Amino acid sequence: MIVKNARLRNRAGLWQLRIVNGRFEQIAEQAALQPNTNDPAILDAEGKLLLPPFVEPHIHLDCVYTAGEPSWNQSGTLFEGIALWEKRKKTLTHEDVKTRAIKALRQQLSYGVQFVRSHVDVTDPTLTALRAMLEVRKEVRDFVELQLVAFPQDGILSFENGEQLLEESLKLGADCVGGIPHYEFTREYGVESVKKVMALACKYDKLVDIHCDEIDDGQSRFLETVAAEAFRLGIGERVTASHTVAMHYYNNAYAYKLFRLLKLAGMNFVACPTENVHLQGRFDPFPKRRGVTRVKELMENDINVCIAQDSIMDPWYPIGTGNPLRELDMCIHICQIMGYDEMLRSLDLVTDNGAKTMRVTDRYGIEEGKPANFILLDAESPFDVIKNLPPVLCSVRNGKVLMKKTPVKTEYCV
Ligand code: 17E
Ligand code: FE2
Repeated sequence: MIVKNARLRNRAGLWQLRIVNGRFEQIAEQAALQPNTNDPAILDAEGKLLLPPFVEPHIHLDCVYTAGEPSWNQSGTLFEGIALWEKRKKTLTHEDVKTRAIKALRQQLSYGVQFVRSHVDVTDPTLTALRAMLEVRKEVRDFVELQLVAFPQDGILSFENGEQLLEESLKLGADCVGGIPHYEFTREYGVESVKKVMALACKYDKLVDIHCDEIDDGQSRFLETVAAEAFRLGIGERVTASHTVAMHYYNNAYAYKLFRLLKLAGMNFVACPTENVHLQGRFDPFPKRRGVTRVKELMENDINVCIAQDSIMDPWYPIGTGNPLRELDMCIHICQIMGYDEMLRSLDLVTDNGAKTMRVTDRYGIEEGKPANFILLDAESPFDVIKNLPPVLCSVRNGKVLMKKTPVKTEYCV
C-alpha cells in the first residue's frame, strides 16, 4: 500500500509512505499534491493529517454500559459508584462482560484508538470479569492491543482474600497489577497494599497501574509511597499512577518536594479529565475544586503523563463515547493548557505519552521500520485537531484498513 498526499506532525510539507509487509518501508517527502487516482493500492490522504493511533490507557471495560443498572448514581460520587457496582457485579455473566466490552472497543476503534489498557475488577471470588476479558483480549487482537490490569476495586487488605484474588489474576494472565490504596480501610493498609502490589509486579514480571489518591483529600499521599517504591526497586518506567486527584489539593511546598521524587522515579501518570471533574468536588461548598491532577505541571517537568476516558456509561459516569479528543478538549480547558505551543504539545497526551505508559513504543509511531499503524484525520494540522475535534477518517493497523468513516457534509440552504 502507498499513502500519498499526507501531512505529518512536526514535519512540514507533504509525504508519501510506502508500506510493505505491514510496515513502513519508506517515508519520503513529496514535491506537490498529486492528482487523485482510483488505484485501490493507494490511499490518498488529500493533504490531511496522519497520526499514530490514539491510545486509551485507562478504561474499565468490565463496567461499560451498565449505568442505571440497578439504579443511576444520584450523588455523582466515587463512593456511590462503588456501591452500585457492587450490586451490578453480582449479576455479571461471562457473555454479558464480553458483549459490552467488545461493543466499547469497536466504538473506540471508530475514534481511532488501537491501544487500550483496561482495568478489570478482581474483587470477585469467581473472577468472572477477568476470565471474560482474557478471552476478549485474544478475540480483538487484530484491531486493538488490549492490556488488562487486575484491579482490586474493593481493596487488597480490606476485602476478603483480596491479595489471593489479585495473585490468582496475575497467574491467569493479567498484564498489570492494580491497587486502590486510598480506599483501603486505613492509611496503614493503603501503604501496605502498595508494597504488596510492587512485590507482586516483581515476582510475576508485570506492569503496575494503581488507582492512586482518587479522593478529594489533600492528606491522601499514597503517591509518595508508590513513587518511593518504584524508585527503590528501579521499576519506575513500568509503574503508572492513575487519577492522582489529591495532588490537585496538595499544598505547593509539599508538591514541590514530591515532584523531585516523581522525576527520580521516572514513572507514568494517567489523568481522567471528564471522569474526575465530574466525580470530584462533590463534598465542596462553593468554590468547588476541579479535582484533576496537575497535568500541565507534570508536562512542564518532563514527567510522562497521558489522559484517558476511564468510563463509558458506568456507575461512575453516565455518558461518554470513547473519543479521546473529547478528553483532550476537556483536559486543555480544565488544566489550562491553552498557550499556543502547549496546545500543540498536548496531542502527546492521547498519542505518544499513552504509548510510553503502555510500553508499546517499539510498535508505535510513524517511522520507517515500525508497524504501519496510523489514523487519518479530517484535519490539515495539529492545531485543526485541537480546535475542531475532527472525525478519524481511516484507521490502519499493520498495513490493513480497520475502519473507514465518511464525514457528515453540511449543505447550506441559504
Ligand atoms: N472505580 C474507581 O475506583 N474509580 C473510577 N473512576 C472508576 C471505577 C470508573
Ligand atoms: Fe479508573
